[in-house]
Amino acid sequence: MKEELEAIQTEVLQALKQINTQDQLESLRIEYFGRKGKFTDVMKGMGKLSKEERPILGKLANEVRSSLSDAFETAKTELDCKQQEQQLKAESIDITLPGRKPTLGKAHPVMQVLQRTEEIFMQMGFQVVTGPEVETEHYNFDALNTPPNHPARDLHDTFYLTDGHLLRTHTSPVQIRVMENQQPPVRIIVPGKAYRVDYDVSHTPMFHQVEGLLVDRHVTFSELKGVLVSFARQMFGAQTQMRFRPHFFPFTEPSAEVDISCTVCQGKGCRSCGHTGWIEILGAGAVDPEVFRAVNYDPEQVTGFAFGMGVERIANLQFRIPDIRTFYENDLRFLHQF
Ligand code: 2NL
Repeated sequence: MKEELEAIQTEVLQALKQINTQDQLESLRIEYFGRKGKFTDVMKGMGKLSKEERPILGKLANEVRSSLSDAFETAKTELDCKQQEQQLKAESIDITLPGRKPTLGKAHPVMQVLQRTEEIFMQMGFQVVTGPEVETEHYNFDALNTPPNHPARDLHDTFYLTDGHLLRTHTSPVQIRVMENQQPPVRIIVPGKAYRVDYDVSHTPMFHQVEGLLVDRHVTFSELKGVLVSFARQMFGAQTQMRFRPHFFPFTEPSAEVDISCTVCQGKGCRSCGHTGWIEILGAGAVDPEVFRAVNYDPEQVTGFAFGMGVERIANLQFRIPDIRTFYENDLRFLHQF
């Protein structure tokens, strides 16, 4: 019996070394210490021992049980540790991977130019005013001295809506509304959307305009020139040259188209400026007396100047984009470049 107990001790200690899972450990425990286990069997033979042998073997059996119980406990703890380690390894996150960068939104290139333009004119004392995009023929054409047969009124150029309404073809109607509601002096710029039936590399049916209007006593053409040169040098650089070419608009007299020295070649001549050294950026003029009469201003008392420019055109110059339609395709790969 002594040999049997010692054999069990060696066997179990040996077997414990091969154990890999809690289930195997429990099976081993049942194999030896379960109701029909090998250790339990040996203990059942205790009764047959002599009085002298019993305490000695009883003591040995207790020692074996206690030491094996400790061994089982140790094995269980080790398995627990191992299992936890494996779990941690499996669930671990690789924090060395670079994170996803949040992409920051920003103003659309057309809006960037519009905002910069507003800033420059506000600094010169102009107020920013906006108004409706759906207008009447009166505010869009009549009050601006545009005759009923003028080609701009043609169905092919203007988006007409129902009930005599239309989509404004320029932001000028806002200036008419301001003059109707306010006595001179007037010093405003009007940014906003305008609409024309037109679609090619340099035209989209919706586009942005900034118009300016200054009305007061004794306003002269030279002040128009001063304001526009100041704007151009802040917008395109201090070296920018400007020239006025005679032109015609129904709402100004005299009128001019205004060019700046080419921003690409500084006026030397290149492909961008068609080898002329000049690029047209806006139209301007002295407010026609007929426009003043339409808003009940006395043309004998006040004079003024006005100008208008296409924002996409300016953005084109600033960013050198060959086709302005790309501004409205909303391809983020394009828009993120500005
Ligand atoms: C252009 C030319 C221009 C105006 C707009 C204007 C407005 C009033 C009275 C007189 Cl209320 N004039 N606006 C004047 C001259 C030119 O725009 O080429 N724009 C893109």
